[in-house]
Amino acid sequence: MSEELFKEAANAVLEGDTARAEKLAQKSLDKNLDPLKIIEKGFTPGIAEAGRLFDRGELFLPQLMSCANAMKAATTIVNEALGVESGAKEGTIRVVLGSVEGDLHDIGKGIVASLLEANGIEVIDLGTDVPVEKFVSEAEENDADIIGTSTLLTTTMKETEKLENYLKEKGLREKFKTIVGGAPVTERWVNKIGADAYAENANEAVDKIFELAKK
Ligand code: B1M
Repeated sequence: MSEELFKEAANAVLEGDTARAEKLAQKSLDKNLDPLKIIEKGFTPGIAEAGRLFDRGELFLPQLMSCANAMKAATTIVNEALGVESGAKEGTIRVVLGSVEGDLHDIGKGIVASLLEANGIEVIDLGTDVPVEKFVSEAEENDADIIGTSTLLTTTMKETEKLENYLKEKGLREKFKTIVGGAPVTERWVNKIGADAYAENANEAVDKIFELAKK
């Protein structure tokens, strides 16, 4: 039954049908399905397929944007459900999070933010297209423990390396832990630039952040 719902959710995103995607998001929540599973098994395969078709020139940018809008609308509903039990308490881990400069992708980052909050981690979400200087000034102003960067483009990945260098230059490398994620990022890249952690998905981001906070 839920498999059918996941398939319908993927199709709604692939067809860029926002109203249907929203309805299916609500329907799956009403059925008490795990909110993260709805995203991972339902909507994400739909947007991934849209990305593949776009890559092959079988889908054009306006259509990809419709798919993204449907995905965003559906994940907004599910993210709210994820965050229901949140409520970061005084003394909890504080993370400054954003998509790096030049990168406007924010769906995955939004999921990461919601899941962190659902786990009692305080998130200061700086949005998209965030310069390294802003990541650092916000981390300092908010007395954050961790800086989390999301990057979806191979061309913007280098911003994560720029952040490491900027932190060293300012003598702040030991003050903040760093975590990097996003589709083109790998463990190897993260080791190469000297960041503290890599997370492949939102669940892993939660685990890695708890580990980093212990160090
Ligand atoms: Co764009 N885009 N896009 N796009 N887009 C990709 C990334 C691309 C792979 C598509 C393709 O060609 N196959 C390609 C990049 C190629 C490359 O660099 N190698 C691409 C391109 C080329 C572009 C444009 C340049 C297109 C153009 O204008 N010609 C342009 C760039 C705009 C910019 O950023 N400057 C562009 C624009 C767009 C839209 C606006 C249409 C839309 C974004 C809407 C939005 O985000 N508000 C869009 C979309 C939707 C995609 C794809 C199809 C899907 C991205 C997504 O939302 N995935 C994407 C193809 C793909 O990834 N398969 C593609 C679902 C989401 C749940 O997954 O974001 O990976 P993801 O997040 C995951 C993990 O990565 C991880 O956890 C999340 C949840 O599990 N994670 C973290 C993410 N951040 C993390 C941070 C962490 C930890 C984990 O710690 C801090």
